[in-house]
Amino acid sequence: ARVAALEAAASATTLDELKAARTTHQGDRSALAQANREIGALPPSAKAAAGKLVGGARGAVAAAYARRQRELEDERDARILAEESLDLTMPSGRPGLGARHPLSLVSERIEDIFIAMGWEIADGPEVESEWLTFDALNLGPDHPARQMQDTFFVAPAESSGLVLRTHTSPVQIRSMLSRTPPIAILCPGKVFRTDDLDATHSPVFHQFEGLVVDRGISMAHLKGSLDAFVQRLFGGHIATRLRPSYFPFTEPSAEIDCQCWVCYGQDISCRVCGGFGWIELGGCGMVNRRVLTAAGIDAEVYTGFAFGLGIERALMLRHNVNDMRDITEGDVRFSRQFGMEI
Ligand code: FA5
Repeated sequence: ARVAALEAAASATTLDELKAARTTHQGDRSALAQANREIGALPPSAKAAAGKLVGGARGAVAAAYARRQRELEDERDARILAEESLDLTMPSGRPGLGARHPLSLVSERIEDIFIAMGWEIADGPEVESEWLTFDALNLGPDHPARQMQDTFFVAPAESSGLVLRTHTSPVQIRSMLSRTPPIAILCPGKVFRTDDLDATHSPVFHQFEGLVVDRGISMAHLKGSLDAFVQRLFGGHIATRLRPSYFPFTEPSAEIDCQCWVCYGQDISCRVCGGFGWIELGGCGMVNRRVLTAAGIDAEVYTGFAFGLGIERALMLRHNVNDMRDITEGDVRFSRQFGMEI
């Protein structure tokens, strides 16, 4: 039994095998345990010799199993160390870099241009009072032009007095109410209209609003500011052109066109203007005196001009983007193309 137990210990190659062998050869039902129990039944003269023999065998077997246990545990530890080792000097994959959205880049560029001219940046909330969005801008409840901008009303519709602003023009009123002339502010921001998303429209888009109020401000100041702006944004000798138009909050009002910076109207196949030579940027005009009055400015003393331009369309024209959905979807591969070149 001693020899069989020692052989089983030596031939166990895993800890599980050793455990099984130990149960067989050292457990309560093993031959050695059995022999140990039988010593008590032997005649006294034989007891001492039998005890020595069995005890010696059990001691040797226990020592052999303990030794083999240590050997197998050492082997297992060495194997785990080898298998689970980490090479900390191995080069790792770099995390993918993001990219700034071209709308953020172009907005900052536009802000910088006006800040350099001494204007201040102003802002207002996207959920805006109906009064500031329409009434104070000379768009009374029954004014037909109120339908010009399709509005998201905040529930309960038409009685909450709140809308998602349809343009950045309410910031004109906020600025006049909170400042005293001379005022020169630029407000970039998000606006909302119930337009369906398609290649040239989005229900959420961006505008920037400009407002200047002081003594003696005229259309010439408006034209000069717009020229300075487009020349800094598009470069060179690009001019603007004002076409008569209508907005309830300005009088007179105009659409702003900017000269094509690619072909100056010389190329019928021009990808930006199609040879037309002018690109529409937004609306502008002299602040209606009713608007000045609603905002607490003395219209006998002060005059002002304002403009509101759409950023997405300017960006599309500037960078040959054919579909506005590319701008709104937020795919980083789209943003990455712009880099610092805006
Ligand atoms: C206005 O929103 C006036 N508040 C602008 C203004 C300000 C006039 C101050 C006078 C004085 P309009 O609705 O035309 O005007 O919009 C201005 C620009 O926003 C448009 O020229 C166009 O570039 C852009 N725009 C309008 N609707 C959308 C749309 N659904 N998606 C993307 N851009 C749009």
